[in-house]
Amino acid sequence: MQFEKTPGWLDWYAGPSKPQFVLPKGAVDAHCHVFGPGAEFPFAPERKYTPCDASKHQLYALRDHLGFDKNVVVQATCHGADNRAMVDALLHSGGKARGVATVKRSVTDVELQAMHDAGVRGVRFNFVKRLVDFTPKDELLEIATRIKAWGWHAVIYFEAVDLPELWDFFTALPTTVVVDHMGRPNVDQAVDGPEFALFMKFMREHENVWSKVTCPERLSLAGPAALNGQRNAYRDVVPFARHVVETFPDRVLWGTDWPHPNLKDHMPDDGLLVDFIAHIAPTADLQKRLLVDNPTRLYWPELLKG
Ligand code: 0GY
Repeated sequence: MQFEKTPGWLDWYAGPSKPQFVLPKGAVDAHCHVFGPGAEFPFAPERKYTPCDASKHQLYALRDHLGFDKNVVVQATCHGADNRAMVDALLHSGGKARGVATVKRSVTDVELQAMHDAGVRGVRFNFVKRLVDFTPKDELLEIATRIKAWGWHAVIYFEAVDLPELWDFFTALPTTVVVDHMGRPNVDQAVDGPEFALFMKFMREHENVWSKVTCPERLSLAGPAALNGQRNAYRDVVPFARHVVETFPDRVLWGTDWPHPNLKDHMPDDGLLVDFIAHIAPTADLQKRLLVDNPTRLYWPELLKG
């Protein structure tokens, strides 16, 4: 099937620069996606955007170029609850990718087991209104309770303004809960202002809550411009991400978000994004926890045994 990309949608950045920051051995890109290819894995009828193709081969070439060891492939909303493209990517990764799926209440135990065998370790609940239609919370809670039996976790994606309304639901989830992109703070507000303080309280009071300190390119108002000729893009996001990393060093993850869905103004150079890490995790110890220890504990715990 041929798909026409949503107008204004930028393609992912071809020929990313080589990062100056050298990733530690075993580093995991813990938030990235595959799109199709549409001809092989059609996009979902209920999608809110139609992306360009971004295949598993292209994702794994980027992994090697940037210096990552492994990936966590997160189901993108353009594929709805049809997880075939993501699962296919896991099955062709040689054990170097795990996944996060989107499922409906109707998913069977046989389907969950097959996804587990392929490397799926979580489900994603999306509350960003421009991306998905509403799903009743009792359905999501039922799914969370079922996937707990497989040792999976829930990944939640929401906008900062919606956290107060979603608080009771999030805190009722019975699994580890991983927040996408720090709950999308407004970085023109103060790090210690009420909005981000609520997010920090959410993490502080709930030890099952983790955060991806990802997507500076989505959150930044300053943008990618460098200062003093340095590779220091997205500087206005640094205080937020660094605060989370330094406060909760054992509950943070990092990922590229390649191929960067829904960007219309600029498409980030993934090499520059990797250089952002050194600003938010300034010591070798923090970098190892963020990039190696934490994602390994969540996605490859068997590597830590024995
Ligand atoms: C992200 C961010 C976005 C999109 C999706 O699944 C998706 O479509 O997650 C977004 O548009 O903010 O994490 O990739």
